[in-house]
Amino acid sequence: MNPETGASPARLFFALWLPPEIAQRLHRQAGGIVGKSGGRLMREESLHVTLAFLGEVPEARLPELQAIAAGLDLPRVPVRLDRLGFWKHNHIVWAGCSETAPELSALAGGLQRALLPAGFLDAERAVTPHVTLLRKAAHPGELPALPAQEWTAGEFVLARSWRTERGSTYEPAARWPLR
Ligand code: 2AM
Repeated sequence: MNPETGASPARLFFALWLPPEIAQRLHRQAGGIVGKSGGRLMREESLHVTLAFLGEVPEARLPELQAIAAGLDLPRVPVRLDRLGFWKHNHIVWAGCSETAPELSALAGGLQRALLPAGFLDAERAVTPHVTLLRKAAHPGELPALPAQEWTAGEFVLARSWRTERGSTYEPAARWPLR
């Protein structure tokens, strides 16, 4: 329990954080959808693409986890978000890729394989790269077109997810460069 926020223990994940200007555009676009779908708008500064989800990790294992991340030599990746979608099963409105760049899948795979031997993950899982924009949304009907948002990710982030009474909040805890 975080004594300041009253949140339960942190869950960890690796992600690509969105460049601020792209986060701003996506957040604005999501703001235009929430009127139809309801739900909770994700904070602009928390928008990300998850690469590997670890769940709860004991505080004592953080140095080991950070050492693994620091020892990786992974290439920069192109990211192109060009469509909006809605998943019924988890009530999420998201921005994603019509075609996932092989480099992005390779980054998630490389990272996950590095985490397996130390038991931070139990299996490698294929990633469907997406940015969650709205949670607890109802079906929004036809979604607007998303003008392609492209950037080259030059770093990856270890982030914390805190569950609070107002939902989850996300914050980057450490960053490492992609070469
Ligand atoms: P989501 O946005 O699709 O819900 C922090 O919770 C991040 O980790 C979010 O991007 C979330 O994806 C992802 N996440 C949460 N639980 C997960 C799980 N069990 N498997 C994979 N990703 C998960």
